[in-house]
Amino acid sequence: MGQGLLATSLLSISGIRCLAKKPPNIVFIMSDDHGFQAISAYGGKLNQTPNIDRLAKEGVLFEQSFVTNSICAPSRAVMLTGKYSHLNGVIDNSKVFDNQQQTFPNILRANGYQTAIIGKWHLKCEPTGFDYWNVLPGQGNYYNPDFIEMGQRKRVDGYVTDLITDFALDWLQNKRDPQKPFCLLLHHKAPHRNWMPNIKYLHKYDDVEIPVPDTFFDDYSTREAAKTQEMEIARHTFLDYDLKVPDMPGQQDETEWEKMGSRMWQSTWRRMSDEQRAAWQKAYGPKNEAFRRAKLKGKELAKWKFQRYIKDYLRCIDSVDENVGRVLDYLDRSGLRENTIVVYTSDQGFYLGEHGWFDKRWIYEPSLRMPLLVRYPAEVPSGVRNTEDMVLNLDFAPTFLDFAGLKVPEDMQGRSFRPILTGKTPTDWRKAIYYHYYEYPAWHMVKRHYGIRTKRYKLAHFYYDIDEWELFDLQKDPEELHNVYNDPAYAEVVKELKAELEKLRVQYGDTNLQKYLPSKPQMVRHKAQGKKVRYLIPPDSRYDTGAATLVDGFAFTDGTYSNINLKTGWQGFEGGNMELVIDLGKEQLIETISAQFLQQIESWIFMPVAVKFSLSGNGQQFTVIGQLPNSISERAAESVIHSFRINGIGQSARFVKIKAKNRKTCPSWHPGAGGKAWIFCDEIVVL
Ligand SMILES: [Ca+2]
Ligand SMILES: [Ca+2]
Repeated sequence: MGQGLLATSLLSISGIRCLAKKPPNIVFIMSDDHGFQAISAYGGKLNQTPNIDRLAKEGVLFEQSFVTNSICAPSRAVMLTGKYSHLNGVIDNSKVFDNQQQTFPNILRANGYQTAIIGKWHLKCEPTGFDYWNVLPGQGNYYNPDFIEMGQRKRVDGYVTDLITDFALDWLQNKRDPQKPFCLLLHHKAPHRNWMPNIKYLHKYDDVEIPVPDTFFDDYSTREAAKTQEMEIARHTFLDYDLKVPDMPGQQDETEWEKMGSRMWQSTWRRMSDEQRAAWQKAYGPKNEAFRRAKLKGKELAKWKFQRYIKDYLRCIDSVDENVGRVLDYLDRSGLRENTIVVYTSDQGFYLGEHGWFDKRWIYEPSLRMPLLVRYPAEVPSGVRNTEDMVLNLDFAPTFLDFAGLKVPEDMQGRSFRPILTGKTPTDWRKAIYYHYYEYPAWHMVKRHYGIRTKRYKLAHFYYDIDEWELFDLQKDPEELHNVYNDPAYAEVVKELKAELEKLRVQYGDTNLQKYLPSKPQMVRHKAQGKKVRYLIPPDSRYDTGAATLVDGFAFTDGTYSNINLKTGWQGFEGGNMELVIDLGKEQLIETISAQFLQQIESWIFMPVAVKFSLSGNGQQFTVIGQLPNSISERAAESVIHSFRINGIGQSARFVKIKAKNRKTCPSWHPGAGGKAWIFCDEIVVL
C-alpha cells in the first residue's frame, strides 16, 4: 500500500517535470502606436481595456519598458534581431530589412518550433523564418484590407483588427501541428494613423469630453528641437484623412499638403463598401455639420481636433482590446493557457496630446515608454507590477530564446528578462538605457538624436543640422518641460551621464554618427551627361520632365537619381515600352551603361520586364550588347529604385539605344488588374 502510494507520487512528480520541460508556446501580440496611457492597467483614465488588463492581473506589467528607436519598422527590426538599428540595418522607415539575417523566429524554427506571423510586418521584404505568414502590405488598410498570404495577395472584406485575429485563431486551431511548440506573432495595424474605428465603436465616447493634457499648449521653451517639429494635432493633422472631415462639394484644396490629405482620404474611402460608408456618414455626418457651422478658430479649433483625434484613437483600441480577449479566451478554453507565454506590447509609445502632439519618435517619455505585459502561468507569478527594472524591445529576442531553452547568440545585444519575470532580477541588470533616433529630415521633422535614460535623469543630444543637449530631471519634472542642461546645479550630473552615454555607445558599437547621415544631392559626371536624347517612343505628357533630365547627372549620395516623389526627374511611360537613342556626339569607349527605374505598385508603376542595350557607330545599324531581365519582386509593397546595369562592355560607339519592355497591364492580383501599367526611368548613365 505504502509502496504503491510512493510509486504513484513519484510518477506524478516526474509527470509534472516532463510537462514543465515541454518548451512553452509563445503568443506575441503587438499593436502599432498604442501608448501606455491608453491602457487602464497602467492607470490611464482615458479608457477601459479589460482584456489587456487581464494580462496584468494574471502576469507581470512592466512600467519601465522602453524602445531603442521610437518608430515602427525600426522597432520591429530590433525586436526580431535583438540588435540596435545600426546593426540590423533598419535605422528608419525607408530602409528595407535584410530578411536573410538572424532573427528569433528563424532560430526557434530551426529548433523545432512552428512559427507564424499574422498582421502587420512592415519591413519591405517577404517575411522569413515563418512556417506560415499572412501579412498586410506596407501599412495596410483598416477596411477591407489586402493581405499577402504566403506570397498570394488578396483583398478580404471586413475590419482589419478582427480579420487579423480571425486568421490567428484559424492558424492556432486548424493550421498548425499540435505536436510541436509554436510561436505566433500576432501584430495589429491598429491604432496606427489614420485611426479608423470599426463600425460598432463609431459612437463610443460621443457623450464624453476627454480632458486635454496639461502640456497640450506647450510653447517648447528651453527645447530647441521641439520648436521645429511637425507633429502637432492643431497644425499637422489632415482635416479629411486624419480627422474625417472631408471636403465639401466644390471646395478646393489650396496647398499641396491639403491635396495630399484629400488623396489619402479618398483612397481609404473608396475601399469601403456602400454599407460601411453609410454607417460612417451616419456617425460623422451630423458632427461634421456642427463643426463646419461653428467655424472654430485658434485654441478652440485645436481642442476640437484633439477630441476628434483621441476618440477615434481610443475607438481603434477598443477593437484591439476586444480581440486580445478573443485570443485569451481561446487559449484558456483550449488547454493552452498554462504553457503559453502571452506578451502584449506596442512597437513604441505614442503622444496622446502631450506637448500638443500625435505620433512618436522622441526620447521623451510618451514615445520612449512601451506598454509591456507578460502572462505565463507555468513560470511567471500573477498580479506583479514591476516598477524598477528597465527592459528594452532589444531584450525580446533573447527572452523568447531563453524561455525556449535555447542559447542566446553572442551577437544579440539584448538580454533575457526571464529572471526578472520570475522575480529574480540579476544584480548586474542595466541601470541605464541607450536610445538613437535617425529619421530626419522626414515626416514630422523630429531631429536626429541619441541619449541615455536612467531611473532619474534623461540626457539627449540633438545633432545633424542642430547641436543641442537636453537634460531632464524626471523626479522633479516628469513632463519634461524644463531642460536643465545649462543649469550649474546639474553640472556634475551632466558630466556623469555623458561619460555613461559614451560607454553605452562604445558597448553597442554606435559611435559613428556620420555613417548614417542622409544622402545629399550631388552631380555624377558621365559620358551621356548633357547629350542629346531622341525618343523612339515618347513619355506620357503627365510625366515628361524633358528628355534632358534623363541624362542630367543629378543624383543623390545613396546612388539614386530621383527620389520616390514622382515629379522629381522621372520620365513615365504608360501602357507601353520606353525606347530611345542617346547621341554621345562622337565615338567613345564605353565600359558601363545603366538605366535606373522606379517601382511603386500602388501608383501602378512596375519595373520593366527586361531592358535591352544596343550600340551603334552611325545611328542606323545597332548591335545588341545585352538584355537584362527584371530581378525585383513585383509584389514589393514599398517603392523600389533599381538600376539595370551592364559592366565591362569595352566597345567604342557614338549611339546608345535603350529599350525597356513594359509589362503593359497591371497583373491579376493588383487592384488595377488589366489597367495600363507604367514604367518610370531616371537616369541613364554611360561610363
Ligand atoms: Ca508604430
Ligand atoms: Ca536625371
